[in-house]
Amino acid sequence: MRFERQAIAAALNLIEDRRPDRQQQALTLLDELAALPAPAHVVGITGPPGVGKSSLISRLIALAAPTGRRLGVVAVDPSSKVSGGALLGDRGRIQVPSQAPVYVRSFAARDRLGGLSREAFSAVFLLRHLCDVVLVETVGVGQSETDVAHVADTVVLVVQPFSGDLLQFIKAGVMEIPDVLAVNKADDEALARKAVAEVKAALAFERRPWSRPVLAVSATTDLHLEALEKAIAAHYHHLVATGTLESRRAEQAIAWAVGEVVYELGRVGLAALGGTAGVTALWSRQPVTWNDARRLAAVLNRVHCTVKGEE
Ligand SMILES: Nc1nc2c(ncn2[C@@H]2O[C@H](COP(=O)(O)OP(=O)(O)O)[C@@H](O)[C@H]2O)c(=O)[nH]1
Ligand SMILES: [Mg+2]
Repeated sequence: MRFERQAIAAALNLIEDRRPDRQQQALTLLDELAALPAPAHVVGITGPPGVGKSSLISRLIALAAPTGRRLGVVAVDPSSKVSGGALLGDRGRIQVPSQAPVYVRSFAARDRLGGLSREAFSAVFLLRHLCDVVLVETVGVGQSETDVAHVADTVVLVVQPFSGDLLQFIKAGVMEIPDVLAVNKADDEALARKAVAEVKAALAFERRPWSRPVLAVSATTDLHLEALEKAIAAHYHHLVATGTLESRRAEQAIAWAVGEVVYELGRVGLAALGGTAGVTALWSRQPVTWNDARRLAAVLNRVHCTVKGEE
């Protein structure tokens, strides 16, 4: 399949269109996509506003460009804007080299209860089939770090050196979520060493199957960006090797289905189905040979019958 920005945009519009005939077309399209090989590695880049998430994404895109890897970027940060690549240093903009196979879509609003918009979910779902890597930028303030775990295989938390961000995250209990920690704006080695020491001290007593790498990086001086790329890839290999990629993907599919049920019928409809547990049960009753889009269609159909009181 060719990597065409216009075709991707058209496909996203189709998925988001709720008219029944358009939904049928979308299902057919998703069926075709599901038959294509290996979905992408989805990487969530989260952290407080202004820490340099968009800048880091721009640098990761630039690093990947010569390899020809296909990248999708979904930015939920309202300040993110796409640029043609000319306006270097422009705040909040994600830079894309003009010939690189990169598709960027920004979402301003959050209409889904509890965080990521459904459009963002759909975009990740589609891009996962078309790209090698999908980067998802979300602003990390409280709830949304947990949210990004619903779409990302690997979550990178970006913080600033000596900002106290990390202590706040530990207090708020969101430190369970990230798989990789990046301290950005560590523009030189001396600063980087101190920044890493600070984070490692804060996380000193961790014992986990995946020991979380802590990297001090700089989107401005490119310090340790290749190490960041490697750490992200290493986490993906860890997920594959331990068989957790599949279970994460299954959890993501359910989170997506729950979100769609809430979108269709609101909290009342979700409750009528028995909440997340009810959706999970319905989901697992669909044929395992079906792809996620077909299973979701069956679940939503069931929701409509339940709410109308039909059997
Ligand atoms: N010194 C320094 N500034 C940076 C670095 N990365 C980003 N910035 C600056 O920090 C500001 C916010 O960056 P942005 O990428 O928009 O942050 P986001 O809100 O997390 O996406 C911009 O002015 C960037 O130029 C870095 O590594 N070092
Ligand atoms: Mg940003």
